[in-house]
Amino acid sequence: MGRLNSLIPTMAKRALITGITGQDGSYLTELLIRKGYEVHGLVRRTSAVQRNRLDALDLTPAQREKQLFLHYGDLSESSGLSRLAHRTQPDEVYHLGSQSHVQVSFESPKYTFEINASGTVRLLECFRDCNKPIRFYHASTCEMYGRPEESPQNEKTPFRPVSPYACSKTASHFLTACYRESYGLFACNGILFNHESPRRGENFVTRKIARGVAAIKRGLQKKLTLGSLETRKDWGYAPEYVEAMWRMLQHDKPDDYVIATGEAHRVGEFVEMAFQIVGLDWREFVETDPAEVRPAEVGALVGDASKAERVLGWRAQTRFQGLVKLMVEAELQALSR
Ligand code: NAP
Ligand code: G4F
Repeated sequence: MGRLNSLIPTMAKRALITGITGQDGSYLTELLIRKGYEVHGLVRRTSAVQRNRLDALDLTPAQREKQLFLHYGDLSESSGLSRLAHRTQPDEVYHLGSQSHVQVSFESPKYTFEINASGTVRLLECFRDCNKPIRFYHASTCEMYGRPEESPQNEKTPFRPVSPYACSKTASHFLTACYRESYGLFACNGILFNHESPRRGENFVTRKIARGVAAIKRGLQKKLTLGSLETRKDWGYAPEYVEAMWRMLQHDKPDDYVIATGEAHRVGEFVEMAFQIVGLDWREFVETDPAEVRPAEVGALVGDASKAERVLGWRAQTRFQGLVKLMVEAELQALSR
């Protein structure tokens, strides 16, 4: 665990990460620390339950001690963010913090908008007049395409969001572009398609499936209850996607990029393959629950990441089958431990 609100030594490049306790925050922290950065993370007081990802980071004790610093705060509070910006004086800001669950956003739309859209403008305001030339990354999402008219989607595809989450992210996407165009802030939007890993939150479908399959295989669970199996998603591997975030901020020009594998698969295919890996037939174990079905579901989302490949030299490496396998195997191993 890094230190909280501690004295800040002077070192190489300094990064500030919101959402450091999340899936992407944890992989990005490892990446930046390996690159020699001093990393500062915003954590909520209630993040205690989520610190397991930070506790499990692949870092040496010296790296934890000298390169990782955590600070209490919340995207709902401007004054704390402004103090944090002032105190940490980052070179690069990675804004990953959000209410990131689409289904939850239908239950808590106002809260979602408050944290995601207003939270982004609060953070951008901290750096608007800053005399240091900072670089700002915003975590946009393919959910903004909603039910798109063209496929695959690229940086020019119009947004047609269909959930409160996607609307809040569309607002923060345009706010980020607005601060770039109006105030010359070096600000980039990463329009990331779904990316998963063994560190994915347990209430997202890939992790829920991987955990369920492993528990069923070991005789600890009888059924796996899911919502729609028909939605198609473009799923990549999270550690590769955080590399793309970093590359965006190293380029000489700020811009927006789609990050995706270019392949879409049904949720049902993920289920079938996960059960196949452990030698079981999914039809014997999967039930559907209307409570998991969303009021509005996105169309078939599949990304065209050719701009990222051309400009940033980034390309997804892990493909669907490899992703399902690594996630199921991680859950089996976790149960063995
Ligand atoms: P995640 O695991 O759900 O992490 C979300 C992070 O935001 C957590 O660290 C959480 O802190 C923090 N957070 C939530 N509310 C906050 C608040 N009020 N103040 C400060 N921090 C708050 O998300 P992720 O999968 O790593 O995704 C990272 C970002 O990319 C998110 O903005 C997400 O919307 C976006 N995105 C994700 C994907 C994907 O497929 N993973 C795709 C496109 C875009 P706690 O630990 O305290 O809850
Ligand atoms: O895993 P999900 O909850 O991810 P979703 O909705 O795509 O959102 C994630 O990816 C976005 C990028 O596309 C991010 F912006 C966002 O922050 C988040 O990281 O659901 C994937 C699909 C959906 O179509 C959902 O309807 O799986 C379907 N699904 C079927 N059964 C389920 C379930 N989703 C969940 N969470 N739980 C189920 O039982």
